[in-house]
Amino acid sequence: MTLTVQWLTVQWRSKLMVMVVAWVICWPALSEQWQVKVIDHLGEPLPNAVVELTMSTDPDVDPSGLTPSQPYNMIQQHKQFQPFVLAVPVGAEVDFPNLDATRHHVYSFSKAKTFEIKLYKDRPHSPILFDKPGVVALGCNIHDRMQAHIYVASSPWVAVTDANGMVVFTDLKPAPYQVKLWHPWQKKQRETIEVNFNRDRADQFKVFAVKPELAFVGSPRY
Ligand SMILES: [Cu+2]
Repeated sequence: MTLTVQWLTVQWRSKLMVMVVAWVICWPALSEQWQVKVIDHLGEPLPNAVVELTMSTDPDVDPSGLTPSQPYNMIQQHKQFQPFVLAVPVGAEVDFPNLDATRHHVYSFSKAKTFEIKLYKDRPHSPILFDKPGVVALGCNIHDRMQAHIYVASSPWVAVTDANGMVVFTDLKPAPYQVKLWHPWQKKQRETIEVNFNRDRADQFKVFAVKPELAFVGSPRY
């Protein structure tokens, strides 16, 4: 009898060990990460590309109800906007801190947000609310070379590619998603891509984006 109990205990322990090992092996697959790489038409990684995911088929998710919590900044430093592309969800407030010693005059004539912050140093009195989806092109009245873009997304799942053309989405609900891509230099509007997200996956998408200086060279490469 004792022998039987001992045997069962050993068996149970080994089963538990197998379960633990299996869980450890499978764990990364349960993290539900979606890695997206964006490349240009030459196959090079494309930084500053906006990747927006929408899950219109799920009635339980109301993106308009998700209030953006993080503060957003469009910095001016060394007479440049930083970042070059900022993606925010609708309803986000963006601050425009000026870290330069010189004054800037930030403006936009874009439909999604027309505004100006007249000549200022340091931090403007209040942030700007971006309440309509669309692309907002920014400029400075004093320094023509200063350019940047704020992409206002109707979805909360939006990110901008890093120097390696990468973004990673985490904690996504498994569902069919529509992927929208946008880049300031894109020459062709990409169609929306349908992707069924279940568990961990990695995708690569191409955007036909040409750096402005090269766009007028007339090289057959473009
Ligand atoms: Cu300026």
